Amino acid sequence: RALELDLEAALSKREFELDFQPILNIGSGEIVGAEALMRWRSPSRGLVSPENFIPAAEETGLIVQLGDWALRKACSVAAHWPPEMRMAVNVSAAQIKSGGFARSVISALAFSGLPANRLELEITETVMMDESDAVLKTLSQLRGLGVRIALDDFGTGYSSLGYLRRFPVDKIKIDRSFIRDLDRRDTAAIVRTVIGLGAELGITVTAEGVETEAQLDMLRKAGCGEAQGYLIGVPAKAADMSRLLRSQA
Ligand code: G
Ligand code: G
Ligand code: MN
Ligand code: NA
Repeated sequence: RALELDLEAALSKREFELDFQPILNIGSGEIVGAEALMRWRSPSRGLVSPENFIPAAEETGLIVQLGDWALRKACSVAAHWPPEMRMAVNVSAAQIKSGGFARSVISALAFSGLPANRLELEITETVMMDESDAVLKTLSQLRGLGVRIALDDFGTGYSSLGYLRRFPVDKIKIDRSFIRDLDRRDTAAIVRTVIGLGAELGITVTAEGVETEAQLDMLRKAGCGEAQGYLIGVPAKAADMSRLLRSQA
């Protein structure tokens, strides 16, 4: 059967799960929250990576419902975390363009009781590329409520700098391909420059895919705000993440 057909049934059969990957404040050495990462536990296909099913869900439009489920689930989980801990949720372009996105976020917050300033929405620049006036309006409305906006996979697409001027962004997440190559002089120069850019703009910079102490050390010296990656923690089940967050709250 085609993946696309299975996806819709999978949602009603509750085969989707969220794992949570911790995010470190490099300066304080404390975990400040986590990013929700979707998984599909399919009886016939095994554990399917989002890289394999999100594009299919985007094509069929199911991503709107699936993303809404993830948003509600993530907010409910975070509502039980110690205060101050933030939850980051990935959002597809199709979700924002679907119309009811702001309402959907407001509803997830209200239903869970999670304060808006503890929710962070991770968007990629594909969200900003077309219908940008409508997208800008939606993002501005959410930000007005206190929701934070993070620009995900920064550095991998087109003209990210223009979007930083036009859209309300609270955080830049440097794509993990840059962190992987931090031992290259040119890559290190780019990463240091992005960190400096964030500082100038008053935007938090998070490095993704941090796997080694050497990478974290370099990022700390460069003044990077936050780090995420296998060195800090692999994606974990909700109960394990909750335990981790409580242990240092
Ligand atoms: O967990 P990780 O390997 O494999 O995630 C792969 C990609 O899938 C990441 O780029 C991430 O942004 C995306 N992703 C994970 N969870 C979600 C989600 O809930 N919604 C959307 N739109 N993308 C997600
Ligand atoms: O939203 P985004 O595309 O950035 O999702 C993060 C993805 O990166 C997830 O698939 C997650 O499993 C993966 N990931 C998280 N930490 C690391 C890491 O340290 N190294 C690598 N290679 N992948 C990571
Ligand atoms: Mn992300
Ligand atoms: Na990313």
